[in-house]
Amino acid sequence: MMKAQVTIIGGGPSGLLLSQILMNAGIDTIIIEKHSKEHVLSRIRAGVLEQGTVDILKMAGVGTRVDREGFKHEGTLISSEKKSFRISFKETLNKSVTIFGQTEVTKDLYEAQEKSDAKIIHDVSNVEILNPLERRSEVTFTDRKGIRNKINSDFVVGCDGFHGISRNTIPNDKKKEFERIYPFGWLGILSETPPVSEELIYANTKDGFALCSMRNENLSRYYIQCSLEGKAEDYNDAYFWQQLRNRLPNNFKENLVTGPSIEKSIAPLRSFVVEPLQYGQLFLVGDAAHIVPPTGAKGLNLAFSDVHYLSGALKSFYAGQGSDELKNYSRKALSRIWKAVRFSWWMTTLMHEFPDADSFDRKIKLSEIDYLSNSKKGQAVFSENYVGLPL
Ligand code: FAS
Ligand code: PHB
Repeated sequence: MMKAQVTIIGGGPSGLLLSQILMNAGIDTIIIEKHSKEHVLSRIRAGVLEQGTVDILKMAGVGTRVDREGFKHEGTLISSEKKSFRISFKETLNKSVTIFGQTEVTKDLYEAQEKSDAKIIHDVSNVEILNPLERRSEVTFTDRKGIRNKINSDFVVGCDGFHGISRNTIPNDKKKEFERIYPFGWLGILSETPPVSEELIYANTKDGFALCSMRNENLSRYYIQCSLEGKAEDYNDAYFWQQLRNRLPNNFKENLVTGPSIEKSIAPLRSFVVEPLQYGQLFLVGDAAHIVPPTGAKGLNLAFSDVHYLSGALKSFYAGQGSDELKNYSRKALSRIWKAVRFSWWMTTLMHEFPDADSFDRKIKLSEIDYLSNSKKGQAVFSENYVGLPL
């Protein structure tokens, strides 16, 4: 039987960051992860970090590379009907975001965890959380040798993503789930080509949404709205580039440098929240608790604000200050979660084409984007949500 103060299920960004912050405070953790480290690091996901997220990484001692290699963006371009306008986060709020891939964040977290001699058990299966209502909980799992193991700990934190087991440990009559599934997905590629623009471009056209992002000056990340019928391999590069070019604002079409895709995947889009985020000694963090469509670049940032709140509450508990902060975690995290879920839903609804939309819907959409292009106050509201609400 293994023992820990906190057992963390899931070794993605949430689980790794939580473990790093707790270990920095002398709290011992064990992470159990379904896949190998290589598999976790092979995921290409988020690209935009809020300032609050960068601050959390720095406080955890994992902020050196993001500071050195991250690209500060002081605004973004929005385009509609192939005409673009810029929203300046600096002018409206004197703020910025940092472009630094989630894969790089996860690499840095792994490096810090290995330096801290963290206990991370990979390739686990059949994970079960026993008696989460008891003072000390037990987690059982099968390791890569097929041996059944047990961990006894004060707390269990579900950082196991949307398809993990933690959320389902909470009985249906003790939780409420809220969901909105969007009738489209994002077909995304990575290409070793210079980005079409220095800043991100969020584009709406009657043919659908497109997003131009990047990882560095010679690694571009592009997405186009696509139907959910196909699979990524159904779309060849020529089709992708032609669709993307058609959706770009006119003044950027000539800048587009195409090249072979080195990664291609389809991400389905959904909004999801479960309430509450606690059940006895079990807490939920990150994608295990909520999912947002990536339009507002909130997913990873929201996961990290959950980690920030819960790690603070656990440090307070182990410092002998009682469990009030732990009892308050769910309410506090959900308040920020729902604001990010709303913004992500609003931006997705504004920038995508819905199959059942009629001509009136199209006029309303164009008018709202037109309002945003001309209203500094409207742009300040957009910026406040996009750069990240206060922690
Ligand atoms: P994760 O899903 O990253 O990690 C959960 C971990 O738990 C995984 O390593 C998994 O292997 C493990 N696990 C699962 N079940 C387990 C079990 N039973 N036992 C042990 N381990 C288990 N966010 C953005 O901000 N911008 C984006 O562009 C963006 N694009 C995305 C594209 C895709 C395809 C997906 C799926 C998500 C995207 N996201 C994006 C959101 C994403 O970045 C998440 O918010 C982020 O990965 C959340 O991190 P975690 O909460 O750690 O969950
Ligand atoms: C990305 O670079 O992957 C990215 C950027 C902004 C988003 C979503 C994804 O809103």
